[in-house]
Amino acid sequence: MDISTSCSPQGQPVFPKLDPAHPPRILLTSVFGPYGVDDDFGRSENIMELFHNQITKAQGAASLRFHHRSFGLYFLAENLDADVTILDFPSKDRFICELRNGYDIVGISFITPNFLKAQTMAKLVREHSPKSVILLGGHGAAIEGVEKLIDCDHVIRGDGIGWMRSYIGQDPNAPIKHPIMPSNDYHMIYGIPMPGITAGLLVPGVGCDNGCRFCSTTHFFGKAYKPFITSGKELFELLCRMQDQDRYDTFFVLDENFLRQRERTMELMAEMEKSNRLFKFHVFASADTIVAFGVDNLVRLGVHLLWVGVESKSGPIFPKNEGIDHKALIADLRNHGISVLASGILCMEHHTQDNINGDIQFMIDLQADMIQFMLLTGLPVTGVYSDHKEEKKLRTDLPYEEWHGQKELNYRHSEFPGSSPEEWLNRAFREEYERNSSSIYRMTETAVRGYKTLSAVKDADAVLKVRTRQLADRIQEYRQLLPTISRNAVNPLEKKRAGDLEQEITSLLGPMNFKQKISSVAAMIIAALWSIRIKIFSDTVQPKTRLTHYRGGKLYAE
Ligand code: B12
Ligand code: SF4
Repeated sequence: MDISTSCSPQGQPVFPKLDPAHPPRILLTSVFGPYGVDDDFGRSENIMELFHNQITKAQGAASLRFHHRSFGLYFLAENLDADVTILDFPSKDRFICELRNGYDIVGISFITPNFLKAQTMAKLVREHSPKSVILLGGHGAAIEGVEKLIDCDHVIRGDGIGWMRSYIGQDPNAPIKHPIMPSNDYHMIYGIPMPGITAGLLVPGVGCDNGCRFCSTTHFFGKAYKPFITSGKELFELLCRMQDQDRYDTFFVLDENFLRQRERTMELMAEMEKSNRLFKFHVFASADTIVAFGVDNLVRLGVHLLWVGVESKSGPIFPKNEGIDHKALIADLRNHGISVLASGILCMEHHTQDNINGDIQFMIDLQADMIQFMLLTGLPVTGVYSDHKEEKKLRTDLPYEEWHGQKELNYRHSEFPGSSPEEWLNRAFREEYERNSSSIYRMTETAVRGYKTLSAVKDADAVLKVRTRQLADRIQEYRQLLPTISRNAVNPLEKKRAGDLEQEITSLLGPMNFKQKISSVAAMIIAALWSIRIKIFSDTVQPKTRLTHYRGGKLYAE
């Protein structure tokens, strides 16, 4: 169990006696909005979205738009034998209002760039609910000396489930219950809901034992992997329960390196094949584990989207990338119908004004479906943070609100003064979009490439046939957007690509049926309205405030 707290002199947790006759009333909250706007607490570059924040942000109306709940809070609530209320994405006023309900414990989950919001919320707790115990958790808890900077009672670093169970007198090592919930509540492109059913959330574990020096999650969980679910059989049973309850057939796997637990994944695959319940997955995995697992296995497993950290070509090679030909690997994956999100880090220590463009071009040339560009930002507890601190390069003048990696460097780098990091970043995103076209175009192309490969396999077994059919279904969903992609194309190249792809699909699967044609026209109209909306107003979409109640670890009301 990863635990620490501010409140004991030896750094050991102190668990006050709670009255067992009265299970505590707990409020768990994320930080308040609005998010991604320039105000006293945050910045417009720090959007509460994954793709639109750091991946497809330059793609205008074609940017993929998702809202993800603060999953850690739901894991905590599901595993506590107490009355727990989750307040996700509150406004400041809504938070104050909730505090008036008088909670014994208020747990605030936050990350480093939201430090100021967490600090303000702790003050509000003291003011409006002075008897409440304040707990701080999530990655922001790694900030050095946070216990002195924020008025609180306990700081929990690493996994919070075991800590909170101990705190309220439960067995910290009891099996972990996984909540059944969607991976996102809002998924949209061109103002239109993304085709297909929302994916369910699957968190098989937290942390990673690879220890890459820039990575928050590996360091936050003590450079170790903490599985929530240990066997493939258990994973399979959980997925079946999720499908039976909420019809999910695809899962967003929030595990930093899912394929690294090879035995578990192979067992999951065997169970799926045995029962003919062939789920689909979006996963994160490092290049070495992808190669070891093999593309054919990935196809059989049903991986539709793979996020791989390429990081940098020119600097010191991370062990996970040693000997890997990323371009060939990505082409192979896409040829098998697996969309790839590749991430690269800009303004690393070895980068100069002369060599950084080489890395950017390398990333663009990978021709992945999507590229994340992020500035090297040593967040507290990482190796990069310690190195920059030791070398006295850390920018203590830069408020935590700016430590989000999409504008300024949080360390002094003589090659990249002033606004130069942001300029490189914006140039990289723009060029990637112009040369490779929108990500939705590329994802459609990947499905077509995969369908061609799989349908050409002569002795395909039942599993491969299902995977081929799933790709055909994906093509039929995505092709309805091709006229919209063409109309909103970034340049004539994308327009031509979209037209050619529709022709290719027609020759493979026939023309669109009447229903597809109608929805294709509707999509174009909605996209035109959405484009006007984002041009005249803004493209910010705030996540909705959510209140969820749990009683004794069971979902009670939302
Ligand atoms: C989903 C996610 C998001 C969602 C946010 C959803 C939300 N509602 O907040 C989106 C996509 C919008 C997002 C955006 C950003 N994110 Co983010 N995100 C994640 C991600 C991928 C998963 C988090 C998760 O749910 N994990 C699963 C749960 C079970 O684990 P957990 O949250 O860590 O919770 C456990 C413990 O931390 C602890 N715990 C958590 N909260 C609490 C509260 C209490 C009271 C207690 C006791 C314990 C506790 O117990 C939990 C169970 O073990 C993580 C990476 C990762 N794999 O963890 C990054 C991560 C959290 N994000 C990070 C960052 C920096 C950002 C961005 C700034 C973009 C960026 N530069 O990467 C923006 C900021 C947006 C904003 N305005 O705030 C960093 C945080 C680093 C740090 N040191 O602060 C991470 C670690 C990724 C990284 N870059 O390394 N993110
Ligand atoms: S492999 Fe990925 S998750 Fe693991 S330490 Fe490296 S960057 Fe972090």
